Amino acid sequence: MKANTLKNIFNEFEHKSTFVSYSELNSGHINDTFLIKATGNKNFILQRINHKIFKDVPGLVNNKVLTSKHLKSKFPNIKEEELNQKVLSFVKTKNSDFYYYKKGGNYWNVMIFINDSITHEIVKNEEVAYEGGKLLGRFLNLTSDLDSSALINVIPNFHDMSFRYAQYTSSLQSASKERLFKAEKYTRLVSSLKDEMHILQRLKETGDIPTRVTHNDTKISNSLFNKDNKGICMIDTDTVMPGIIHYDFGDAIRTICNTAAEDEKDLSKVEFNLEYYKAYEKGFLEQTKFSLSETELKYLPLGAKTMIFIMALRFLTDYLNNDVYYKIDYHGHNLDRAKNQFKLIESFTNKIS
Ligand code: GN1
Ligand code: MG
Repeated sequence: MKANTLKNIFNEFEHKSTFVSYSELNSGHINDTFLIKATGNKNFILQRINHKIFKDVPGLVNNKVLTSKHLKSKFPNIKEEELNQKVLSFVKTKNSDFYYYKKGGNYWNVMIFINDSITHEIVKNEEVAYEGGKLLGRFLNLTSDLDSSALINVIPNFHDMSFRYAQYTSSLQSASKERLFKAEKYTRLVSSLKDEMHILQRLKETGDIPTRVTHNDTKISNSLFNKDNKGICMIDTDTVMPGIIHYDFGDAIRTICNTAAEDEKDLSKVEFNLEYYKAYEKGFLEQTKFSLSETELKYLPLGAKTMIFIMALRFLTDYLNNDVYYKIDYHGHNLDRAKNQFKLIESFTNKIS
């Protein structure tokens, strides 16, 4: 991407700052994300939203803006500028009331960068796990009075096991012999876990577990910390939509308790860290224990296992589909991600049963 192109797009937004330089942030699998340095020591995040995956970008941006406004309304006594460093804030375009700019079929949005903040790809101490649990708990608590029907389903059936399973079975039909052969061990594992992995789906369908506003991409790298490792806020609200809290809890656990990155190839490095689980759960429950039902609380561990399985299944499905969804760095990347997640399920099952 040329600096001039990014500068021109950035200048479509109402920020009163002058573009100085940019760098690309590479941790996401879907969107293109750039850190923009501007004059006056101001930083912004400029993001191109992948409209092949997110079919209704205006609806998605509306979800994000609505969620941020709701979160901000919880801090009536804090000045806007200070609040912009505590809650994700979106910038309007200069020439419209929209928070996205569309050019050549691409959609862009701008957020105010939260200064002196850090993210963790891998967790290295219990404090980060604990603070991460508090952050998600607080996010779910503060949005519990936001009517989830005000939000669109950004990706219909996103964490829906029946849908993910159907996608998987159809990928089995169309996959090449070579890929099916390489994935065989894992397709057998899927069959053995199938029934247990549909329990939450049933409870969601019967209404025993309620639908609330959920984040839906709670991997630990989507939590922002300050330099002392205290939690600031959850970021990447692209997938905020109605859902069940178990998958939010589970997706965080999936990444926090993995002793390696989600695409680590050396599976001996992939273990489930029970201490981090306990620390995360402690922080999470401190914030949510009074707002969640007994049934919701009872099924948190199964939420973790099911979410790891959903990701294993999605990576495996994409591998069988010749890598059409996730960005990959090399041939077999998606299969390595799937293997990694299956190893994590094995370790989880040995430690929590
Ligand atoms: C994708 O692009 P990113 O990293 O925010 C995916 C999540 C997965 C994650 C796996 C819309 O998120 O569901 O958990 O990769 N987002 C979408 O790292 O599919
Ligand atoms: Mg995301």
